[in-house]
Amino acid sequence: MKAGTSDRVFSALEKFRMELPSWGFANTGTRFGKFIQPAAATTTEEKFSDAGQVHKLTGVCPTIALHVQWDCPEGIDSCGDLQRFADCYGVAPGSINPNLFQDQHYKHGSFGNPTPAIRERALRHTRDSIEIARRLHSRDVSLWFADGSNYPGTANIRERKRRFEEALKQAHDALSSEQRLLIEYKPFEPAFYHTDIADWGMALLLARSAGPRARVLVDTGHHYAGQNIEQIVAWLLAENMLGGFHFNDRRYADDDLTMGSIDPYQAFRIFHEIRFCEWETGQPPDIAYMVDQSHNLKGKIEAMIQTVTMAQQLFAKAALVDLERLVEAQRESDLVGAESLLQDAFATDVRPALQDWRRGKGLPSDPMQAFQQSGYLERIRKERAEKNARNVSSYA
Ligand code: PSV
Ligand code: MN
Repeated sequence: MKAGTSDRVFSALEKFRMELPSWGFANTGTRFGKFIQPAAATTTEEKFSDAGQVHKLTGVCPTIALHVQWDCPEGIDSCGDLQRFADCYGVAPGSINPNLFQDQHYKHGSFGNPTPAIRERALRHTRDSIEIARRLHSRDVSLWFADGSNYPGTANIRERKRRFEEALKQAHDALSSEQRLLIEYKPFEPAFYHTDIADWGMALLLARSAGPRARVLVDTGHHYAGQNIEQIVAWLLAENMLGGFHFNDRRYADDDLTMGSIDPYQAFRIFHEIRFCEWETGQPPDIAYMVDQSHNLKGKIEAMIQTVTMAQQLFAKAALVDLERLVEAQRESDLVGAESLLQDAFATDVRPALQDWRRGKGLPSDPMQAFQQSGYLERIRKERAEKNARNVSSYA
């Protein structure tokens, strides 16, 4: 390892935190069915407990994203329980995700719905979610919409855009001065002809018109195959409109696979763009790094540990790109030289430095091994097996 590598890795790791999704600990499936895991979380409390384990072993996941419909069954009245779980399991509530897609009323959309009463209902739920976030001291309210249509001619696309602008502005008005609204995009699914917020440009326009506290959320799975996501990231950074990520990996569409399992170089390139921007501007970007994955078959806690350790490695590798030399190589149009700087950083094995950093923090040097030896999995498997066999856990 080159001199100074460990220091760079250490200082990068100090800055890196990642939020875990509550829904990633529960049973999930595909539209063809769901295979039940005996150890999957069956309640919100169990999700906090599992997230707490990941945080205890990795030290970098202090918050858990919550989905209102799945984790706050009593709406605002759930806040007391959620705070109790947070205190008990050592992970704080993170981003709050309103659910504007599951209720039967949203068959033809939420903010884009042609019926005013349904749009009003969606806005009420969003305002309640903002209030839940405020009570739980969590800053980000994260919006994803399934709105769209399946057949040409069935929706007035421009009119729906207007409805979105109006509702998002009203939602933005309900924010406190510390809160942010994150707007996520997705090209298709569940709508297959048009999706109202289909790409980053649409999300950017809507975020701009909503107000100054709105930003774009990039879910890495929400792109067409081959799309250059790091370019989107660079543009959003240049516009100061990048609010956060939902990390996952994909082979085909929104596969929700473990981060870095298919294309680790892509996540590395994203982290590189972020660091490059910070280095050039001197402004540390305010970006929420969140996981959005659904491990249908893989053990859920193990998959989260894999994700977090992979993210740390890729973040640390990106910190090894020699930016002074990169700028020089770009200026000289030294193509091979510039590209090699990225490739060399990516090829560096940062795992020994990562282990040293963990030891220095009093954390297990190998979180996966520590988890497998902890007995936690055996205990929850016993405690939850029967409940899971009865399939009492919902998708949430
Ligand atoms: C939709 O595919 C999505 O990425 C949104 O972020 C949802 O909130 C999340 O997945 C959970 O289904
Ligand atoms: Mn997402």
